[in-house]
Amino acid sequence: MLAPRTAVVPKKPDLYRVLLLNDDYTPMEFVVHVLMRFFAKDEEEATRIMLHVHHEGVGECGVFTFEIAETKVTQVMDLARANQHPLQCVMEKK
Ligand code: TYC
Repeated sequence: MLAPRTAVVPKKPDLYRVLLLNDDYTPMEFVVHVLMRFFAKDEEEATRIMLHVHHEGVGECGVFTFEIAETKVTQVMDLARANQHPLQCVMEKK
């Protein structure tokens, strides 16, 4: 006898915004570099996001599933710390 068919309805994964926070000390060029290296932005888009954060205090780098977002935050924070910049990167559930 055939097993009854059960519907397979995949759930959409929770998504997380990765955000950069402004500070007074991290060089603008470093923030642009971070956006290009870890968020695959070209120089124009990276500069636009960096200036948005500089003026508004916070800005979105990208939207990812939990593990990817966590990895991006760690990569940014590790590079900032290694360069002794106070840059802060956080994630928030959408
Ligand atoms: N405000 C910094 C400066 O004037 C630049 C900056 C931009 C720092 C974005 C952090 O997430 C940031 N050098």
